Amino acid sequence: MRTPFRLPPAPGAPTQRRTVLKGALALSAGALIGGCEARLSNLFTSSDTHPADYPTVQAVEEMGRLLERETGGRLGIKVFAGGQLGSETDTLEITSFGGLDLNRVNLAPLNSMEPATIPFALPFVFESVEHMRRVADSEVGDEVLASLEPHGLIGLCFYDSGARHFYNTRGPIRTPADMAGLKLRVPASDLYVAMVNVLGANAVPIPYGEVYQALAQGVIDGAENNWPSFVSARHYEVAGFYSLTAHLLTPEVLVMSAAAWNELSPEDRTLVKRAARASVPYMRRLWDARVAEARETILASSVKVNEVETEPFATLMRPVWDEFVTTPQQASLVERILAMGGSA
Ligand code: GTR
Repeated sequence: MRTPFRLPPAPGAPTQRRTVLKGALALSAGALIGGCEARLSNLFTSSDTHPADYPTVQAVEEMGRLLERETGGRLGIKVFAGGQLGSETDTLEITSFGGLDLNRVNLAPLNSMEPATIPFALPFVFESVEHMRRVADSEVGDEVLASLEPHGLIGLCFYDSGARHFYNTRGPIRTPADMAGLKLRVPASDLYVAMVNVLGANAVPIPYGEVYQALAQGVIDGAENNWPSFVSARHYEVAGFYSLTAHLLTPEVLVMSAAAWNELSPEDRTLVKRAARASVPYMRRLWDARVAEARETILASSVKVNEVETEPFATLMRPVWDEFVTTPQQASLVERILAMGGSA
């Protein structure tokens, strides 16, 4: 039984705005939140695989504060951090059928669902963080966000994810030859599998939350991720070599379930969209500080960090573009991304 909503709905809003944590999630989340259910009824639920202090979680919290302020507490967000509601693939599915309101994920689990997300996830497609931000903030970013709607997801905004680099337990990766035969974890995405296999390694798709154990037990030799994740997930404690390949600069994405969105009044939709967009510059400030901090942590640790000449990696990975860019929309997105590079 749901406790009635704490505050009356806004003028024009549906009387029963929404039911939180439906179906499969209701049980576990109910247990987690205990007596706070009445309050949660006013809050959008949101999932994140990262711990509570991570910039993506903090950004969604900021969005929640903005919403609360704008609506006098009528709308807000409760973030379930640390992957407590499940892997990104599983929680995305739950979000798309309306069991969760918001989800902050990597683009990887959306790659197999929506072809328009592929261009942002191609190796070496962005030249720099600035290039990625310029594209994410443009009509190209808007087009990719809009492409999620047929999948029951409303794309709200992109967040930073920095550059992904390879790390492993065996030795430094200086050239693609150093990757031969390494078992490397990748997120659940055919594109990632292809990218790693084309370099001569063996891609092993496993959920993020299982990587630490897999590394510690020697089930895999390594993985790839940005500085902040390498530190916060403690993978650097078990993988002693971090090689700066910067093969991906893909942004993260925040999505809302279309079911929750459809229950909002037009005014509330505008508020939600605006609060999400307003959390982006906040996130970028936190992100830049977090990258610097994580980098210092690694450099002060026993991990051996090495620079990499990226050209041979980019050349070997290039055929993956042709394999995964197959529709006119994807080709047009790639073209526009590239046109926004350099000093454009
Ligand atoms: C992180 C990203 C997460 C998750 C993770 C992974 O950089 O922020 O959303 O996708 O990588 O490798 O699974």
